[in-house]
Amino acid sequence: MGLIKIPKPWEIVDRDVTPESVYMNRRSVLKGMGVLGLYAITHTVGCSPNSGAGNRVSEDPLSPAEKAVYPAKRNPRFTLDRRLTAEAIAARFNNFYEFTDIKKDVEVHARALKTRPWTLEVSGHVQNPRTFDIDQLLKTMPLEERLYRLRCVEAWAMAVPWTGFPLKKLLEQVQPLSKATHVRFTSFYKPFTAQGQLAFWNPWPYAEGLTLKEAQNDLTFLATGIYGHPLPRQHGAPIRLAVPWKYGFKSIKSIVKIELLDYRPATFWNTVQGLEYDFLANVNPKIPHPRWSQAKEKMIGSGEIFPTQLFNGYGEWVNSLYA
Ligand SMILES: Nc1nc2c(c(=O)[nH]1)N[C@H]1C(S)=C(S)[C@@H](COP(=O)(O)O)O[C@H]1N2
Ligand SMILES: [Mo]
Repeated sequence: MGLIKIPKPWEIVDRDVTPESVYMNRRSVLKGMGVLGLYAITHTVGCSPNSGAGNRVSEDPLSPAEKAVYPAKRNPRFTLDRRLTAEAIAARFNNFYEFTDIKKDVEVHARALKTRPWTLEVSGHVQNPRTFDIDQLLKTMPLEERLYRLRCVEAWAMAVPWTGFPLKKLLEQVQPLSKATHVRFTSFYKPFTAQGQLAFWNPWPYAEGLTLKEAQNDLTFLATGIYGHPLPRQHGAPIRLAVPWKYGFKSIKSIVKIELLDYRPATFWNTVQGLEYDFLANVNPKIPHPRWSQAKEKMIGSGEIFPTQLFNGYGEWVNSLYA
């Protein structure tokens, strides 16, 4: 009696294979294919004498555009009900399945990603389709710092200072046409850089979507930095989404394309397992994940447990979207 302990979701998040990734447990398959051996001889990331947690790779000098904007001024409208997560913790506990499903190892694998030059295409049903260079965006967009909570569907959470700009400011530049109803975001596809993408049975590249109304909400943020400096690769350099009222998988990293559509796009997790990861993915304590409760969340680092809030506590901004 009492010998079998069923772990709560927030007790198992530190394990290598997390609840979100059970559908992607590819390591054994890749091993069988000899892919990891090939990866090992073509990548030497494991032995490079690199940066400490939270720093960017030390060989990365700030670009002139980055030097001019960091650190950006904090927008006082966005306050937290809890302490910020320590930078070294947030930078070593990452979901970035293009590289690996082992959270603590993302930082090392992601060093292989080249983030300059980097362009972001904004196209589809817009008046002025454009391709922006990342440094051009830094120069022209109104950069600010915002303290946001992030709630992963796996029942852990963090609170971090992002630097970036509202997505709606970028959309204003391309002018969505009236027939546009949704926005699709697409990450890079570089299977020889990102070993996770060798798992050809998954719907790479990672893609996410929002309704146009959600995309134009004040909260919807394109982040280029974190903790007062440019994003390190494991957090989605050089540009990623932060949608704080939705589960973390909506906050897509390392975006190369944003398209305005007149239909609801297929998204990565919804395609992998639609019953567990719905398109909307609004944080809601009352709707359990099929395999665990969403009533509580555990802060990474401090281990504090908080009750999950509807819309992750951002109802003031987004209630009207779902009325
Ligand atoms: N391209 C891409 N974006 C992604 C993911 C991913 O695997 N690939 N994981 C998502 C998930 S599940 C979470 S919880 C957050 C984690 O962001 P962080 O590592 O910066 O904390 O990124 C999201 N964005
Ligand atoms: Mo997540």
